[in-house]
Amino acid sequence: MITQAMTLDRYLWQQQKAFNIPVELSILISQIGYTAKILTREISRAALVGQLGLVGDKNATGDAQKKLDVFSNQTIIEAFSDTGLVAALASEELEMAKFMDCRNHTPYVLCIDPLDGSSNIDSSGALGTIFGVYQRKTYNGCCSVEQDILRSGTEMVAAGYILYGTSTVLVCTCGHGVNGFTLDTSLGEFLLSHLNLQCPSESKYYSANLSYAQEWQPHIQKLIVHLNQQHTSLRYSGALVADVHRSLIEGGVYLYPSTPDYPDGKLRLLYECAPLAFIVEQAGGMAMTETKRVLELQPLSIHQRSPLIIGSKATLTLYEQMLQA
Ligand code: FDP
Repeated sequence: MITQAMTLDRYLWQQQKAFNIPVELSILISQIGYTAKILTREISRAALVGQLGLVGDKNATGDAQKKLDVFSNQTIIEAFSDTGLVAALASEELEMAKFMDCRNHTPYVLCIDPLDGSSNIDSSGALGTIFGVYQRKTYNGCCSVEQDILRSGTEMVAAGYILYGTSTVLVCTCGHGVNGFTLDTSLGEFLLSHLNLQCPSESKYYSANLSYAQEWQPHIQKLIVHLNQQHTSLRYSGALVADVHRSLIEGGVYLYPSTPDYPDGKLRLLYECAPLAFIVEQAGGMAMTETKRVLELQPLSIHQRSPLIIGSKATLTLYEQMLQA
């Protein structure tokens, strides 16, 4: 069903009534939608307004920081400052968690990768935003603490991503299925375009940086051999969000495994792997580190990395069998 009438806000209002979702959570997601509109505008005109290229610094996690990374991060911070919605923010672009609001009852913690796939910026490739939301745990004293952020994905109350591709698509879940909204730029509204997304069980595609394949664990290599034997087509965009979105729509698996030099892989648990795992599981798919369910991993630090294998259930189940063999 594609309906011009179902805006993101109307959908959130319906979810609120149907599942007793707190109004603050709806407003938080709506506010993410607003930042997505700002980023859509800025990304599309970046080359015209001097927003391409590096800032000159490395970000909190040692990656080269691009101007759009900084802009995206600042946009998110401004969108949630003084809203009374977010007590603490963990972002890929901030070294430390930002404790945003010291009101005792501010309800949520936001973990976010403001701009995923930054290496695509200068070549006009796909980009994304990924977010996960937790209910704040500690209400003793007034400020939120790190304990509110370092939570396993099983505690997440909402997650989503935005894909800035040929169109801007916002996909989200509050734990009651997954829905996608496409930005109608003429209206300035996200409209429901992907109702109750279900990840196909079989993989039509797989996505991985194969230049590291020789360094992967034998069971991962075995899976790759199997996928190639099945002529599962290779598609790697350089943006996690774009590859996971394709897997969700068409059936597929995205892998970023460990190597001896990077035993935890490259991706970040709190604001990349866990939110995407929540969404994909809600859509009937699976998400694993190389050995366990991503959502059960307990983070020990904000920028902790994790290997990731995510997507279609039949492929992940086969991988589990290969692991146990
Ligand atoms: P990027 O560093 O450009 O932000 O999230 C990290 C990520 O991109 C993913 O979006 C992407 O799939 C992966 O890293 C690309 O890494 P490689 O260049 O090592 O393949």
